[in-house]
Amino acid sequence: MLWSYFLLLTTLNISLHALLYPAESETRQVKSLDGLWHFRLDEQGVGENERWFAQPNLPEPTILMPVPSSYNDVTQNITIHRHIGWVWYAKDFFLHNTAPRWVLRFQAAHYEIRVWVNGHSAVNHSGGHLPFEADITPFISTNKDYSKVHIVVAINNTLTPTTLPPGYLQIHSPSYRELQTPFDFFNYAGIDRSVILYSTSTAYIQDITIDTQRIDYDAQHIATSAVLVYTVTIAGVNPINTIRVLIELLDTNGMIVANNTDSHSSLVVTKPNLWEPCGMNYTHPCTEHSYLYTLQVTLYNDSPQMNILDIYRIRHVGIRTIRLTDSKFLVNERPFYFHGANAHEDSDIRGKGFDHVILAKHFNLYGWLHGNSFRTSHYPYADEFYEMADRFGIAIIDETPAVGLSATQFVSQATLDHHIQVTTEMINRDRNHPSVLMWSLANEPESNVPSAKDYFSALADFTRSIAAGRPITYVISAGYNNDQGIQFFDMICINRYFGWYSQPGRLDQIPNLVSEELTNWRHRFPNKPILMSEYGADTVVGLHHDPSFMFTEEYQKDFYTAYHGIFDNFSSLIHPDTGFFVGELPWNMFDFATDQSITRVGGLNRKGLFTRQRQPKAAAFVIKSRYEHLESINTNDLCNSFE
Ligand code: GCB
Repeated sequence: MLWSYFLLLTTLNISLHALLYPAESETRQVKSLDGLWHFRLDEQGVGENERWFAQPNLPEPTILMPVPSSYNDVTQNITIHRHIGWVWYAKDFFLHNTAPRWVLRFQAAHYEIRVWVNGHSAVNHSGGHLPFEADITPFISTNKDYSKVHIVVAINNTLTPTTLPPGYLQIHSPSYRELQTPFDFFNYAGIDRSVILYSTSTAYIQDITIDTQRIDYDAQHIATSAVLVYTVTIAGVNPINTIRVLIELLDTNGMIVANNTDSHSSLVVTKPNLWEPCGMNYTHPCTEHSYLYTLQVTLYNDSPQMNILDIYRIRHVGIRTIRLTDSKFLVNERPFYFHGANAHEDSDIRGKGFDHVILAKHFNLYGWLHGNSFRTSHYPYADEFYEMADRFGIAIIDETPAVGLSATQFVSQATLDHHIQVTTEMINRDRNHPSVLMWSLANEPESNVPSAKDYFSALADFTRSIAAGRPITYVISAGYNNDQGIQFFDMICINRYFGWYSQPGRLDQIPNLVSEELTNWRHRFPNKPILMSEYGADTVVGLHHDPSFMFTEEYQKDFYTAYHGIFDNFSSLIHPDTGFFVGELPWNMFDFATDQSITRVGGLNRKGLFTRQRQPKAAAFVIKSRYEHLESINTNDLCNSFE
């Protein structure tokens, strides 16, 4: 069956608007609702029938639960850790009636969510990892200077064959229920990102998109001018011609470098400062900042007074282009090489809970490692990661939560619908971040089955129409000769574990196998660059053995070294004329939590270069010195245009 994605779009009622990050301005207030919320399990799933949302307090027993955080590891209670089903959160606060419109925003919660405000249903959402919000103005009283607000949230972490990621509930007995998850990380749940209340005026800026359309260079490859195209969407006003809009691009000194008064048009910047990815010899180290402009959008009343109605600023506008040739990944028309590491949103106690300490450490460690990129394996991360990546010039491959797809999902219209929905939400949220260089639509689907062909063809067709100038890919575990879907995508990203899951203990086998693998893929797809999107070995910190044995720190070092020589043979940097290999991302930057199993000692995947507490293993130093070396490769002679 050939899917018709146009039909899907119309029937699905997909929101094509981004949810602008809640930012304070002269016209917008932001209030954090993070902190301790009341929390309880609903093991029998009776809360909705018993109308817990309409009661002044959740029925006891409740405990206090931090938001943001996954709830699983905060207590000593194993029942909470492994709970499957509904949990409830509640919080009360006062809101001063200082604005005409208030929006309640969840940066993410996992997985199925219902929200009530003062007893009214405010919003339902399916899917973790992406924001959702509700205008709660109708539910708060406006006849006083303040309102008392009672928020109740019910969340169910049960994954099903049509959720993303999918999951399979097994009921072995009334006391033994198990959620089987076809992916290798713990299914943390709860309100794991911030909850924010923000205000807008009645007429407000609903959405902004901005993209670099072109950059012109002089003979020395210095940018002489750039054209940015933008769209501003306005809501809450009728008729629209009573409103004026001013768009201004500001440099880092706050000087206006371009402006316009159309809501959909372009800005021309002369002598632009480009956003550059870090860690290339022609750019900057990953500890220093890349150049970011601020886009300031002001909404006026079309009256002689020109009253300001709304102001919104995007502070992370980067001027840069992306283009793929058949063998190179070009950023600003220069070859970019991904040398970073994959990660997870995962840390002790918090699980997948967002935390500024973990965020700052994440980027400090990429800076230390000279790591210039990461993939948001296997779901979109919190917005703050993208803002930091923009700042440091760290490249992101932004991934949907479609991990663990099998033949069952490829024949499910519900899965495809949700996959399209989640891809749209991710692109709408992240498209204005210059650090996002590519969209990854799935991790290791069972793409060797025949039904994968139509599924990925439809998904690629749809995504291309909204890709905002980025190439698209998915990450492959299938073989070069049987993958059915990547033909519709732009880049080959392969995960390979020679010397670990295959040929365990045989480091000597790695070079030939990697070489054969890259050659075979190239032979089948001579027009698509190739990236090693995962390779790695579990390593118990402090375990040693000479000669190197699996699980020791020595083995992890030798494992990586065995791959590197072959990468260099095919590198598009080292061999600008013949190379087609554009990057390497070890699995993983940090040890991370998984389900308990006989292959995961202490419930951790231990393939981190760093422990879960962010301390380096021996291999981290090997990778660091390799990346320092890659960073020093002189690419200046490569800056001419590539066909
Ligand atoms: C993979 C998966 C990743 C796993 C990793 C492993 O191929 O993409 O999610 O964690 O292997 O360590 O098994």
